[in-house]
Amino acid sequence: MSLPQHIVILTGAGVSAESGIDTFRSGANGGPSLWEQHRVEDVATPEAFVRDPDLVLRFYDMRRAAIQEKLPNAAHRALARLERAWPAKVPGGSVTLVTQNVDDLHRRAGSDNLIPMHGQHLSAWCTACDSRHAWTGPLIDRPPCPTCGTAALRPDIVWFGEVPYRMDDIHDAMARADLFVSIGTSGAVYPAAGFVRLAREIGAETLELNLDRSQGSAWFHDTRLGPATQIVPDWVD
Ligand code: BJW
Repeated sequence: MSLPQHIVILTGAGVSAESGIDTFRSGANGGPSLWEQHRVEDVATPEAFVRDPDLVLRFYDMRRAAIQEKLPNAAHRALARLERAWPAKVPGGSVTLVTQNVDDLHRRAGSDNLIPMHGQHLSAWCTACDSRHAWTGPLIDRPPCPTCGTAALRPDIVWFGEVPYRMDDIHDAMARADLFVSIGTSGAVYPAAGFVRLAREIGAETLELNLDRSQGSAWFHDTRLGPATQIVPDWVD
């Protein structure tokens, strides 16, 4: 079989689990998952932010601080390696990495063609002037927006009921893809959970790499099970 030219990879929390970051639904590293420790409706919706902004800001301040102590793992590094190597291996080839993760581990591992569709912990969004700012510290003290001075910064994270970022770029990449690979995601959250069906519709090959079968497993041509730090480098190299 000839090599695929355009590869689109979707990653989820499972790719960062072995870096010590909690997954949302299935407990990683023997501990409880994030949604077992916090009710989604209390912390990850726009309504929750209106109802109890302190609770929401504290939740994200804690996670923003925590991810800065984590390191990219072998799976993140393998995907960055693939992106660099692919155009040399397949002339005109490309690797687009769409991530649902809000940590910055893909970026720190060296992935450049990266679409963080659910936002980023290390960014703050001003709801008053619509500016975005690299942000590493807390938001609980309501710091002024560096652009307009209003105390209207919120986590730059896509909550339930909000539209994920860069959907046009994702659809453009999907339309060209001849291989779609899903890594470490439960397939429980849309629209990302629907990408495999989109890939099938346009005739791309589809591969799932995961610890366990996901909700959408039946849609994939092939599924390989195991921890991301093993199965991702095995697939890439
Ligand atoms: C390992 C591993 C190891 C573990 N190695 N693997 C009914 C039908 C359809 C849709 C809806 C519906 N009702 C509501 C909706 C919409 C809603 C939705 O999907 N809800 C579902 C619950 C049904 N979606 C939305 O609201 C989205 N917006 C939207 O739809 O807008 C409309 C629109 C879209 C497009 C165009 C126009 C309009 C927004 C969704 C935002 C999701 N936000 C979150 C929270 C971010 C904030 C935060 O971080 O606090 O994003 S939810 C959470 O889930 C987070 C994740 O990115 C996302 C996906 O989770 P993920 O990554 O899959 O993690 P887990 O924990 O679920 O799975 C981990 C996996 O890893 C497992 O499979 C393990 O096996 C595996 N694993 N260790 C390899 N070592």
